[in-house]
Amino acid sequence: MASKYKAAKDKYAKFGVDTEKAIKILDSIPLSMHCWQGDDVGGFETADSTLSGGGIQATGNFPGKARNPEELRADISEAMKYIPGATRLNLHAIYGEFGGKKVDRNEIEFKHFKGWTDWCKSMNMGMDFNPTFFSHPLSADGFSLSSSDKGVREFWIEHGIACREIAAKIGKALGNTVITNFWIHDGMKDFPADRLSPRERLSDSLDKIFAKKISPKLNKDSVECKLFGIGSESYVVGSHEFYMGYAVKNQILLTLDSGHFHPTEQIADKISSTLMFVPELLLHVSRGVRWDSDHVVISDDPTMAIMQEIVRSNAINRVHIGMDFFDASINRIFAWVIGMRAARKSLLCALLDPLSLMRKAEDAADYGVRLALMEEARNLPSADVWEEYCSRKGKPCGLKMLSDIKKYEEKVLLKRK
Ligand code: RNT
Ligand code: ZN
Repeated sequence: MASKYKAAKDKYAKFGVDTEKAIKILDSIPLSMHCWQGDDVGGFETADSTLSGGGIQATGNFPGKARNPEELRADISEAMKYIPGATRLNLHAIYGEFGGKKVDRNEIEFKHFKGWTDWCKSMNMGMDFNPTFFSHPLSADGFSLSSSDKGVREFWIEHGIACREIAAKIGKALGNTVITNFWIHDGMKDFPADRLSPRERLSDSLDKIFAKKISPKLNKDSVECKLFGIGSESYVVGSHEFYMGYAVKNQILLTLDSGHFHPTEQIADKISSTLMFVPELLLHVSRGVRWDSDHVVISDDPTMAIMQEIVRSNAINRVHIGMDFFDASINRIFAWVIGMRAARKSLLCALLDPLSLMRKAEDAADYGVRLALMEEARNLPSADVWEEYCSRKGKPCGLKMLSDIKKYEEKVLLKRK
């Protein structure tokens, strides 16, 4: 045991915290890593996967993005060398392996995702899934499941149904529940004259998609709300109130994305309240800079607050933690590694908080002591516990990690033209 860790362990013990217990819990909590950081949300539907049709956008043009499933898997494997703890892979439907053929979204099948499933099995990774409603001519006008065109709605309903079936098969193949997340970009740039009808249509479309019961052992569905997006500044059909109501009514999961609320609003405080009314939550941990910019997650206060709330609400088993950021302006391996490690590091800090002392002070209405403990906690040696954890998992830290990832950049990423 490194002496630095031993000192940290002793120091935490004085605050009533068992670092070994924290490490054990930390290691068991899965974090879902999103595939789409690896290629700027392009997917592999066509040889030249470019975002057409709108609904989502990544900015930056750092060289070396993955151009096919093989490259994406190689990049994920590289990132995994530096990411400790249970990791799942979160796949979007546009990342299927279509063998150079045009397979439209309503035609996708499990066979297009078998390669990913086998690979995840070999990597000991669980999987999560997402229907892709954006970047497609049939939703380019800003409407998919809530479109006023019945044919368009039906197309997207078929896609949603196909995705749930694929997810269930993935869940079965892996023996591990898949969380399928539904996010649509439907909305309007300017003030609508009718906010109600698209919401009624969305509710009806979702009912049709979720009509078939699927064992929760195989798949669980989640719906993701949003306040506004590019091109949907004035109106988003799937708002927070809409999906909160829909998830409560149907007892499915609700997705809280840290970039999807008012820019000064944080999702941490929503965890304990929403969990009173929905069975489970899915989190999209992201970092919005002034808006839903999807910057790479770092261990900042909002991320720490999210993890604290999961721990403090005893909700580790009811909150699924996924990442959702896509920065195309930096080496994408760094993006994954920084974001995944920051999320887990924040989780560790939450597990290392001197919670019993804080709660004792709170129970005694001694709020000065409570605040002092929270401030003190910021300076406790969590970094030494983190390093110990990483070294036990065989994951390099610091300058070694930096130089190794730079080598991959030179040898692999920069060679992609
Ligand atoms: C977009 C949503 C959504 C997407 C992914 C790619 O604002 O956050 O979750 O980022 O589905
Ligand atoms: Zn999201």
